Amino acid sequence: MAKYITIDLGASNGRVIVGNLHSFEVMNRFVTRNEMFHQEMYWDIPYIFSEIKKGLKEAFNQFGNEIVSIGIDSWGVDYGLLDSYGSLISLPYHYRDMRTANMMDEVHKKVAPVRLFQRTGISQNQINTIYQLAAMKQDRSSIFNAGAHYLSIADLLNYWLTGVMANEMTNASTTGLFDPVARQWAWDVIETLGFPKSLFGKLVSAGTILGPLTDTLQHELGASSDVKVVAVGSHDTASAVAAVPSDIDEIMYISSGTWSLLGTKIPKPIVSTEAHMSGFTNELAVDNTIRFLKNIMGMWIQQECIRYWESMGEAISWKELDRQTLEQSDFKGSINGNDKRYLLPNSHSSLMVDRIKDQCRERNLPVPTNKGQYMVAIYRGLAEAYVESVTHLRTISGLSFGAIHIIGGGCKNEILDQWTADSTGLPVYAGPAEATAFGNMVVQSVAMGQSESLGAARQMLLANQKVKLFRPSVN
Ligand code: LRH
Repeated sequence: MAKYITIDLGASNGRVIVGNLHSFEVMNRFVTRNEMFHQEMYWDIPYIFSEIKKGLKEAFNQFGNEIVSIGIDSWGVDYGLLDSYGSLISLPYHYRDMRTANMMDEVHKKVAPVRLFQRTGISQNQINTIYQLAAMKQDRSSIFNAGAHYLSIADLLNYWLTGVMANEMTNASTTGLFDPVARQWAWDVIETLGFPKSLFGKLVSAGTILGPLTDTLQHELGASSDVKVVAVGSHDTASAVAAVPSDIDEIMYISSGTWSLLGTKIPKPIVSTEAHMSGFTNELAVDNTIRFLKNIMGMWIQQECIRYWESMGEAISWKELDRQTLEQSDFKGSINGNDKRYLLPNSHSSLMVDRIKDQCRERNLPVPTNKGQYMVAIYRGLAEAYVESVTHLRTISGLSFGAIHIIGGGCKNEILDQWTADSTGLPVYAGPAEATAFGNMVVQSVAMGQSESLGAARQMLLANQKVKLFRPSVN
């Protein structure tokens, strides 16, 4: 049976997976490394590419003849700029880099926020590509002016694999420079901001076959020219949503990972005042419908606390952390899971744990004093943010929703799954944890003619997925 290679890159870690709609194996798992140089935060993209190649080599070594295609999905909003020779000009900035701190105001002086939302459907978040490019144009003009091609992270890696440059639409739709109705770049916005139109290239839909690996890579990795690289739903959330294990149209999901993306799928963008004010965004799904969702801070807050404790020499075991969390479940401290103060990583002057303490104090709530209490404050804050977003989603979309599907790695957090069920009063279906990789595979299987349709491929997946139900507790 045909096998696919799925390269799934989240903002915390990446995986190279081989499999099909029945089963899969991980060939390489690695940290998607980033580094600070002189107060600037960059992705270590050469390292990420070399880990991808390691995984590919292993995959071809073990399953050579069975592999028909490769697809990459990655976190959104970040990008590489290439010069006119096709060379990467600088390491891609990390979306948490501080250079965008004041850029929303600068951009909104040129394009009013309401108009920007109406044109692009994208909620205004400082991490968006539009603000990153504006910051580069303003403060790093030597790099910006040398730029001839904008490529999202997945587009860049696809280019390095195949030599083909293309802008896959699910990722392009996260930039804040894309018109989700016309499914075209929002040229008027691009012009108003003084970005060269030539930077933005050919848009392709999820499922487009880009071509084989370059000759050099075929040789290096032991791959045949029959293996095709497919532009899948290259935005990780688009791939995750493509694998939500449900047949019904009115689905509500939380794609849970570094971020929590809570939303639904709708036929057309909603750009009402309510949608704008509530911070909902309209991103393209793999079937050209709209992922109407809200970005909530997610597991990042926890990840930064753990990173700090580990840097202090403490060994953190998940099992032990869960035990301590449950032991403290009556603790009443809680953060606001939507607060921007949690955006930036730990620094010597501002630790995540201190920001949590500050916010509990400001809210006149108990301040955490141990790890279990920190986790309770984070999970409670996320669950509260989910409740608020569920209410907004129902009002804005007019849909009612009978359950929540939590997908992605974060669904393994069973405490948060249960608290989400309890606080929203909705049953939670947790799983699959590898939804993103599966959604990536679903698109490849259709593109390669192995499945009739996305729906048929998803059906096949449904039969093979493990999903755990959490019912709301009755008090
Ligand atoms: C989730 C995600 C999200 C973006 C963020 C940068 O991984 O792609 O959709 O907003 O990362």
